[in-house]
Amino acid sequence: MTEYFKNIPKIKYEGPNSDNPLAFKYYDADRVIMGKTMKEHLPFAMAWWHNLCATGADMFGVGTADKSFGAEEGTMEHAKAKVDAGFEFMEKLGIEYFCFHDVDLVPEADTLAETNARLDEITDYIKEKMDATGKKLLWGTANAFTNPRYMNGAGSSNSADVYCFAAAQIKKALDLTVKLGGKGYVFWGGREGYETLLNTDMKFELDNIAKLMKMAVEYGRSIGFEGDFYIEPKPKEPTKHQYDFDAATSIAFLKEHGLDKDFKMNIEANHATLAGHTFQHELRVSAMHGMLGSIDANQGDYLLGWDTDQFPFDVYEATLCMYEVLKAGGLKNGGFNFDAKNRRPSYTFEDMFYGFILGMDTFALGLIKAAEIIEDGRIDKFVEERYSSFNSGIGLKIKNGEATLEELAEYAEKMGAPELPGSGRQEYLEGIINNILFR
Ligand code: XUL
Ligand code: CO
Repeated sequence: MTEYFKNIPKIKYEGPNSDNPLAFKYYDADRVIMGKTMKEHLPFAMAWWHNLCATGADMFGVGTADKSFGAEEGTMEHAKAKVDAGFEFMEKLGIEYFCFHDVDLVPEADTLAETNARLDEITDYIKEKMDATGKKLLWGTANAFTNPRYMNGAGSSNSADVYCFAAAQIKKALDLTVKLGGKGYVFWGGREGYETLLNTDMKFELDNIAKLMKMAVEYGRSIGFEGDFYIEPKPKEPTKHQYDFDAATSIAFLKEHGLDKDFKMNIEANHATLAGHTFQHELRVSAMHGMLGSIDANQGDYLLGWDTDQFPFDVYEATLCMYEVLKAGGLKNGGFNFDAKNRRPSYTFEDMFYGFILGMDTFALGLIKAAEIIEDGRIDKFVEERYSSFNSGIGLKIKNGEATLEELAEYAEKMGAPELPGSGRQEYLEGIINNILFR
C-alpha cells in the first residue's frame, strides 16, 4: 500500500510543553473530562472536499496544492487514491469520522446512471476500508450547487427538471449514507436563495424546498436511516440571500413545515459570523430548541465578508462553543467536522496536518476550559441570581403563566417605580473567563 504522507508519523499527545509541531499539545484522546474522554466529547471529522479535493484555487488563481495523490485527476484511479490517502490521514491523526458530498467521491459522469455506478464502486471500497480500520461516517450530503444546472438552486429552482435531478442525487446520497452507516444527512442550501426578488417567487421556492425535504425524510426513514437530518444555516454566499439564513430562520421554517422532529441544526462557525451572530449565539438558539445537532468547526476572518473556512484557532470561541455543547449534554449523533481548508500559500502535506492539529488542539483546549468554567460555577451562579426576581411573588406567577395584564398593572401601580434591575456585570464576567483561560 502506497504511503502518501511520508515523513509524517502518527500524531501523538505530547502535552503543552512540547515544541514538536507534529504532536498534540492539548488533545489527549483518553483524558477524562466531566465523566467522558476527550475522544467521546469531540468526535472529529475530516471533510472529504477540503482535505482531499480542494487545491487552494480561488477567483484570482489556480490551486497551489497537489492533491493528485499520484493519479490522474478525473479518473476512478484518482478517486481510489483519495480514499487511500484519506484513510491514512485519519489514521495518522486519530480522527474517527469523515463527511462527504457525492461529487467529492467520484468525478461526475455524463449520465446519472454512470455517476451512480461510480458511487457504488467507490463506496464498496470505502466500506472495506471502514471495516478494516473502524473509521465511521458522520454525515453525507449531495452537492446540488456546483454544476451549472443548479445556477438557480436545487429545491428552489424554477426548473422542475432540475428539481428532479436534485431529488435523484439526494436519494442516492441517502442510499450511500445508509450503506456506510452514517449518523447524519446534511442539507446545506448551496444556492437555495435568490439574487433578486424581481425574478423570484419566494414563497413558492420555500414551499418547494420543504417538499423536497419531506420526501427525503420519508425516503430516508423507509430505507432504515435512523440518524438526524440537518440544515446547515448560512445567510449569503453563493447567493446574495440564502433562505437558511441562520438558526432561528431555519428552525422557524422547519416548524412551519412539520419537519422539526426529523431535523436539527448543523452549525458552522464561519456561517454564524456571516449572519452577524456569534458562533455561541447560533449554538444557543439551536440548543434551546433541542435542535443542536452537529458542528462544522472552522472560523472566519472578521475583516473579510466571505466564508474563509479557516482552521479554528480562536480559543475564546472554541471555549464558548464547548460551554454550549456541554450545557446541552453533548452532541447525540453529531460531531465536529473540520469544514476548513489551509490558506492558499500553505500548500504542503505538512500543512494539512498542521491545520488539523491546530483545530483539534483548539477544541481540546476549549473543552478543558469550558469544563473549568462550569465547575468553577461563578458564571452560572451569576446568571441564576440575575433572574431571581422570578423565583417568588409576582415574578413566580409570571414564570408559571398564571398572571394577567390587569394584575401586573395593579401591582405596578401599588409599587410606584421599580428599582434599577441590577448590574449586568459584563466586565466582571469577562474577567472570570480570562482568569480561567490563563491561570
Ligand atoms: C459551504 C459549506 C458546505 C457544507 C456542506 O459553506 O459549509 O461545505 O458544509 O455542503
Ligand atoms: Co459547512
